[in-house]
Order: sequence, then C-alpha cells, then structure tokens
Amino acid sequence: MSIQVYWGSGSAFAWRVLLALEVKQLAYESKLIEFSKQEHKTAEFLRLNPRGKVPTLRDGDFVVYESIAILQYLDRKYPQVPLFGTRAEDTGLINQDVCEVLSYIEKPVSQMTRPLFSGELAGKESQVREAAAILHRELQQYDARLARCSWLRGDTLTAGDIVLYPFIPTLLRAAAKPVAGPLNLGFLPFGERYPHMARWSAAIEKLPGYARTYPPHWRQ
Ligand SMILES: N[C@@H](CCC(=O)N[C@@H](CS)C(=O)NCC(=O)O)C(=O)O
Repeated sequence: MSIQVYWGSGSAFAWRVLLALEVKQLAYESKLIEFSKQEHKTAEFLRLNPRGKVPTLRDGDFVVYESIAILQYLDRKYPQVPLFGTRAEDTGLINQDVCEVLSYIEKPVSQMTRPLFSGELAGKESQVREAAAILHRELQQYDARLARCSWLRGDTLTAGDIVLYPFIPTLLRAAAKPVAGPLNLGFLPFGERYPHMARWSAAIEKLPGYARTYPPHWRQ
C-alpha cells in the first residue's frame, strides 16, 4: 500500500485528511500517532515532518504535511471524486470556503475548546465566551447557506465541507463538558440551534468509511 497517513486521535486537521481519503475511496495505511508517547517527536517522524505535527502523508517516496496541502495533493494526484472542482470558477469558490475556515473558524475553535478540554478554564472564561460568540456568528451564516443546499457548494461535497466539518464535533464535544455548563455557551442541542448544519453533519457521518475517521479516544 503506497499511501501512509500519520494522524492523531482528535486532531481536526488530521480528520480532514482521513475524510478525503475515504471520500476518494483510496486505500491507505493508518499510522495513528500517540501524542502522550511523543511519537510525533521521534527522529524518524521528524525526518518526515520537521515540525513534528500531524497530519503527515507519505505516498511512495513523496511526503507532504499541512492538511490543506495534503488535500490539494490528493486531489491533483487522484482526481476521481474531485474535492476542489474541475472548473476554474468552482476551484476558486471552494478555495474561498477553505480559506474562510482557516481565517475565521480555526482560531476561535481553538480559543474555545482548549481551556475546556484541558480543564484549565480558570481565568479563561471570557476568552471562551468571546470565541463562542464569534463562532455563533459564523455558524449562523453556514446554517443559512445550508438551508438552501445539501453541501456548502450545492449538491456535491467539496473540500470546504471536509475542512470545516471536524471543527463541529470538536466544539460540540467541548460544549458538552460539565465545566462548560455554567458558561451557557448555547451550542446544545445543536439540532435545535443550527438545524441545517446538524443535517449536514449527519450526512457527513453517513459517508462510507466515516467510522474509520472517528477519533478512537472519543469512543472510550
Ligand atoms: N496547520 C496544520 C496544523 C497541524 C497541527 O497543529 N497538528 C497538531 C494536532 S491537532 C499537532 O500535530 N500537534 C502536535 C504538536 O504541535 O506538538 C495543518 O493544517 O495540518
């Protein structure tokens, strides 16, 4: 098997790559890195990715890291089930969706979820609330878009959906932590607050192979 993907349980960035591989129905060898054992900082792994981060993908002799770069590589190399479109206009708009996630979603998700997951919330309540408010404004816009179509770009799943999706279960998992309760972050029940996003998330969760992408430690 020539494709090997190094990923970590719960890494939203790595989740994107697993979803892309499944959607494209590519065979791959799963290399699950254990952060607690510092497996991403071994000399062997740092030779693949000197930043010591996942996702990292090896395809034969070729190595690429950074989730978006990996998605772009996979789409050029394995164009069946295109994720970035085939027309220049579609590619432009799909990249616009991808860039919007990187610019407006990634940071507030991290600012909201890290204190909740780490249990080190004390003193960071305002940061969490402010990040949640930013995310609500963004999710309202996505929900309105998804009221009109199945996927972000119409009736076909594209890279924008794959890049955004992992942040949704991540933020819902953080919002469901008991420590988040007193903050009344307002994401739950998600289906009532954001019905179209909930339907869209459920559609991703029904994709063949989705179960292989689900963070193993979330099942415990
Ligand atoms: N911009 C990168 C982010 C990758 C990233 O931050 N990965 C995290 C896991 S979520 C990681 O490997 N962290 C380990 C570390 O920094 O030591 C991407 O899109 O791939």
